[in-house]
Amino acid sequence: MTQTAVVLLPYSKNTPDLRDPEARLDEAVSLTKAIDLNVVHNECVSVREIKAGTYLGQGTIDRLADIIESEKVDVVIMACHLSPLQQRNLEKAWNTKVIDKTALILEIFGQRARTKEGVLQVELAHLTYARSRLVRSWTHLERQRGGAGFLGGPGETQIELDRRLIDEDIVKIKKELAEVKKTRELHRKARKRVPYPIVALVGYTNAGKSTLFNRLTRADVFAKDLLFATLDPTMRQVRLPNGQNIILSDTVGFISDLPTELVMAFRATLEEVLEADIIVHVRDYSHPDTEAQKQDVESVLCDLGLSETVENGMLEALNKIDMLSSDDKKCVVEKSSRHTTKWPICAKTGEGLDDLLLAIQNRLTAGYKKIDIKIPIADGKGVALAYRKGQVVSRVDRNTFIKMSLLVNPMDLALFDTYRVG
Ligand SMILES: Nc1nc2c(ncn2[C@@H]2O[C@H](COP(=O)(O)OP(=O)(O)OP(=O)(O)O)[C@@H](O)[C@H]2O)c(=O)[nH]1
Ligand SMILES: [Mg+2]
Repeated sequence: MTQTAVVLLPYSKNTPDLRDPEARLDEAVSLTKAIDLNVVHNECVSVREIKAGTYLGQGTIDRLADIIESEKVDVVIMACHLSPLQQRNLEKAWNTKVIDKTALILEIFGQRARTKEGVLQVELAHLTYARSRLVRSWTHLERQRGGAGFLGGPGETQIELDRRLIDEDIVKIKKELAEVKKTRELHRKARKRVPYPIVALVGYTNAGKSTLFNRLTRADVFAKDLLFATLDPTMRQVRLPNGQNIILSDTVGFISDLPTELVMAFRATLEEVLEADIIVHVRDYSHPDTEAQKQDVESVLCDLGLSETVENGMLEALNKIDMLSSDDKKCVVEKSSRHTTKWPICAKTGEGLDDLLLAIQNRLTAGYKKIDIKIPIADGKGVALAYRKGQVVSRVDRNTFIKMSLLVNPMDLALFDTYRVG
C-alpha cells in the first residue's frame, strides 16, 4: 500500500538562500515521489528562529498537526537538517514518523543502488548516519530490505542496534568494500589498456545525463523522471565524427547540501570522473535554479580534487532547450555561439548533439601534437598503428612508402619514433 507523506520546507527570511524556497520545495517533493510516497500536502514553512528542541515554533506545529491527523499521514519529510532531539520531539508532537533530508536521500540511494559496491556504500552511509543519531534516545532502528529502512512498514524486522554493533558492522562493510574496490581496480586497469579516452557526463540530478547517454550510445540505461535514477557509473563506447572512439561514462547526479556521510560514501562512485580525460557538465537549462545547480556541481567537483578542471572551464551541455520559450531559446543559442564551452542541446530530440560531439572531439585533439611520418608500404602494422593511435590529417601514397601527417596524444608519441621525419 502506498504510504502518504507531508513535505515541509522550513526557510528563514533572515538568511536568504540563493534558491527560491518554492523551487527547493519542488525538489523535496520530487525526491519524496522518487521513493513512491504519495505527497498529500506540501508547503514552505517560514521559520523566524530555529527552536533547539523542536525546530519549528509551537503555533506551526499545532497547525500542521491538524493536517497530519486528518490526512492520516505516514511520514513527514522535513527538508532540512534535524538534530536527533528535534526529530524525536516532532515525532511525539505529530504522532507519526519524521525524517530529514539526509534520511530521505539515504532512502533513495538505498532503493536505487544496483551494484554490490553501490549497495555497500549506501549501507555504510546509513550506519554512519544511524551512529550519529544514537546520541540520545535513538536506540531502535528499523531496517527493511531494499530501502535504507527509515520508512518502516510491513514485513520489517526490528533489530536493536547499539553503537558497538554498529561499529562491528561498519568494520565488516569496509572490509567488503575494499574487496569490491580491488576487483573494480582490476577492471579499470583492463579498461586502461583499451586505448580510448574517457568522457564523463556529470551534472545535477534530473539534468538529463542518462537521456543524453542513451542518445549518444543508443543504450538503454534506466532513464526516468525520477531523481537519482542512476547510481552506478555506466560506460559505453561511442564513435566521434572523425572516427575516433571514446568511452562515455554516465554518473550519479549531484544534489545541493549532499549530506557529508553521502559525499564520502559516494566518492568511489565518482572515481570514474577523476579518471576522465574530458568532463561534460550536463545542465537542465530550463530549471529556475540552473545557476545555483551549476555552482553545486562545480563545488563538489572541486572537493573531489578537480578544481583545475573546473577553473579551466568544462564543456557545458545546456540541456532541455525545448522547454524554453522561442525567444529565450534564440537568446541562449546566440549567447553560447560566442563561447567554446557552452552547447545548447535537447537530449530528448537529439538537437545540438552533433555540435556537442564535435566540441568533445576538438577538446580531445587540442592537446595533441602534429607529427609527420613515413611508413614503408609493406608495413601494414605501422599503417594500422597510425589509424589506431593518431588522427590522420593527410596521407600521400608513393610507390614504396606512405607519408602521413598525424595528430597524436603526447602520451603516444614514442610509438612513432621509428617512423618520424623532419
Ligand atoms: N523536455 C526535456 N526533458 C528532458 C530532456 N532530457 C532529459 N529530459 C527528462 O528529464 C528527466 C531526467 O532525465 P535523466 O536522463 O534520467 O536525468 P539524469 O541526469 O540522468 O538524472 P539522475 O540519474 O537522477 O542524476 C527525464 O524525465 C527525461 O525524460 C530534454 O532535452 N528535454
Ligand atoms: Mg541518470
